[in-house]
Amino acid sequence: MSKLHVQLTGLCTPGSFLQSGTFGTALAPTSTEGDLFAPSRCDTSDGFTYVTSDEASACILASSLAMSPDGAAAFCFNLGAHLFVARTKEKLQLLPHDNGYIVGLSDVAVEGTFVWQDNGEQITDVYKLQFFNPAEPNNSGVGEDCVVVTNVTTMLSGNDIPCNFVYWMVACERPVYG
Ligand SMILES: [Ca+2]
Ligand SMILES: [Ca+2]
Repeated sequence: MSKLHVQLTGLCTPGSFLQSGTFGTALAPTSTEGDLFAPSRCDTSDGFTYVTSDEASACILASSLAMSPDGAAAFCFNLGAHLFVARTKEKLQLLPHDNGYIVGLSDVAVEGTFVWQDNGEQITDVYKLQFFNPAEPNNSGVGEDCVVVTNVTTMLSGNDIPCNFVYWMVACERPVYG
């Protein structure tokens, strides 16, 4: 529930018509109406930030610490989060484009079957083609069962990588409220 602080009266009134997530600039209060206090869309402790675009939003921690995918999953879990999951291209592009980020997609259970780490759901065939770089996933070398996304021609896209190789950054995700 948002609250409207009216400077004239010094009182706060519940802004039921200004519910978080539903108001746009047209519904925001004017300066004479008061200051809007809306609840945060995400738990921003530990460095998480609410990131949004026209098509997607997420509560993200994009860490600059290099980790293995296995270590990254534990790191997120210890923050009450999970590795970042993006079932749409639009959500995937919310991550910073400056680095390679480990995300919550893996085929560790069944080789070649990639599942999202938040609920075990398999990636769709259509989205798998859009998500991965061309020629990926290739399960290269001794095997690659974890996934990193990197910036390729201005778009983030996926590559399967070894789960125990410390090199890439970690992207954690918490729920978005409202
Ligand atoms: Ca694999
Ligand atoms: Ca690969």
